[in-house]
Amino acid sequence: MRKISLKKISFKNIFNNISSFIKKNPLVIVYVFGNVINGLLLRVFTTGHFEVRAIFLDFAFVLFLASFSFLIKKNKRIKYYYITTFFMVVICIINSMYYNYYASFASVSLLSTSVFVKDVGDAVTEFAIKITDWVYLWIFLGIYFVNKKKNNEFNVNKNNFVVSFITFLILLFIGISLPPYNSWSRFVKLWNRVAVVDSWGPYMYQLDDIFQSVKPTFDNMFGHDEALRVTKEYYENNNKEHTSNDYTGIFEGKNVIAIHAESFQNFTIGLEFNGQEVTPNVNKLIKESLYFNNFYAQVGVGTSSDTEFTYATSLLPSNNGTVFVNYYNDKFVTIQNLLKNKGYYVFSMHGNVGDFWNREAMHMNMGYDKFYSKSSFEIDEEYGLGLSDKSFFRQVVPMIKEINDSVNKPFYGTLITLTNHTPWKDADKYSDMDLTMSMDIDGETIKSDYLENTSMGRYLKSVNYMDSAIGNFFEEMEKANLLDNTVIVIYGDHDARLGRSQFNYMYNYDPVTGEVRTENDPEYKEFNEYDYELIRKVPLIIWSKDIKKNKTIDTPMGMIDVLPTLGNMLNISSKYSLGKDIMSINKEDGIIVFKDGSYITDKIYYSAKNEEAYTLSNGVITDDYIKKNSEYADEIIDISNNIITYDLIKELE
Ligand code: GP9
Ligand code: MN
Repeated sequence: MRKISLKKISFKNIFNNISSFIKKNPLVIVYVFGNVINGLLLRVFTTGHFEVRAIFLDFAFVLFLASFSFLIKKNKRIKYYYITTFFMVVICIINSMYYNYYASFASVSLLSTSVFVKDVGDAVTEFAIKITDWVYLWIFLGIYFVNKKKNNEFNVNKNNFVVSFITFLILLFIGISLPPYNSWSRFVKLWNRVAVVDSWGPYMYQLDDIFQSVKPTFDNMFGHDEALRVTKEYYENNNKEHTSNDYTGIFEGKNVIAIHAESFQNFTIGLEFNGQEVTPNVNKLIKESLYFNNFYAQVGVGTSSDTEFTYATSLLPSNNGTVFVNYYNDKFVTIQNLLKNKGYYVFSMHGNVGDFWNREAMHMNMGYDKFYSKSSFEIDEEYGLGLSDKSFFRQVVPMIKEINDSVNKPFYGTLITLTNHTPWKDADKYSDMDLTMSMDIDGETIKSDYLENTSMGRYLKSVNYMDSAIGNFFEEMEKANLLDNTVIVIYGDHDARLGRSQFNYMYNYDPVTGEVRTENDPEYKEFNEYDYELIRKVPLIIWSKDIKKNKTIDTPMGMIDVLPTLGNMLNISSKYSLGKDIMSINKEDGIIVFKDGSYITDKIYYSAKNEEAYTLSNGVITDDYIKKNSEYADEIIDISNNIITYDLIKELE
């Protein structure tokens, strides 16, 4: 007896069992391995990172699904394979497309937001045609052909169910036990979606995401008290009343126009081609402005709207969905309502439809008295997403004049531009900027139009156009006598989502060979993944006739620092702001925290995704320095999320 049972669990026996299982169940093999391979392909084609634990977890996930198939009979079982595969393939395709566009992974909480993404149609289709987005479909052919072979056994088999379910548990256990060991906290917080897909695989990620997306509803029942306690405590320990400095109140009572400049990246400022500046008008303005040249947007998936939010409230955007869409009923303290309380008339103007990013609703909540959207304008010239910037600015001036003449109050207006939105398809129509590169070699001039038909080329032309629209706006405002008492703020709303390869191409193109220089070339200019993060910088310019000369401030500064900094100049402040008055701090105290926990200081760029610090200056960076700043970053991310998720300002007031 004993002998027989030993034989039963010998390796040979196990092997025989497995091979007979494979022979009888080729379909389930294709199903399991096919979906695991798809999970792997997704990671290869997106982040390119390879973590073994993700393979175990993909395996575990698919095996979990597969185990139940053994409890179902033939036809239904085949259907079950098709349907569950369909969902897994959809996860891969959507995430692949989404990653190409946002360099992050998709969330079901964005289903409501995706209508906006669709409206930015052109931009999406530019990325949607990649072949690697569709390779996952191969699995349907696999299932179809293996099923046709008819050597599959389709009886209900409880044994197989038990064995595969146990194997699932074992794989799950191994997967979870493998490094990186902080991946559990990433899984729970889900700030850093890329890291979660890297170490948990796309299927577990999406499951987590679904859970996290419905969680706010439950959190409202459960997590609220703790969030309120933590947030209260934070504000008790961090007094946010504003400090005073030389800039306090310098613009008190003045009109303000804030130009929300679509995708305006800072590297375009001062850039020249053949002696021609890309942004001649802005360059001129900077000479009479406070110019913050180390300034970053802090957006999440809500891009434009997240910048409007972070700018106005000095809070970071939501990690779950988009404030403008999902939390537009919450109470926030904003620049707009603070000024309104001081007697200002507050308005916004934008050439796009009013419900884009749910602005119609959110702008009212933010305190704007009126939102002039598409229907307030004559759509007489359209580029890209809609009304051209030049037409927009032309029409805006008499509207501002009218407001100025009728309301009898100082005004604050946000003007949101549109033409410079990716992918700048019409750029050649509206800008004739010459981007060719000329080089004198042995007395001969070589000319190369290397940027022609590249995204970078179109972008630079488009920025050049936006700059000229801004120039026209200043002229018209001056003619209408509106500049004497008006402060103009210009900020880039976020980076332009140009690929890293576009920068590499621009910096390394060799007109002599007509090729892009490689690392071995002595003139090769490295542009690594951190350079790419750092170049996302956008400009922040505060212009007023009172300033007259240029002052450039290079303290690291994020969008959440605008309310404390500009607010101090206007004599307003929010006790909930998480930013700093940049005019009151030293360079080494500036920090820009990004939504995924990454941050920039004057010394490092810290990547939460890679858990790695990239040094920006000489000097030793201690673990303590990283720890302290990482904790700070986590804390303000947490506090922002608490306020947004539980609508805490209502209670804290
Ligand atoms: C459109 C605009 C674009 O109204 O603000 O939004 P974005 O795609 O940049 O978030
Ligand atoms: Mn934008």
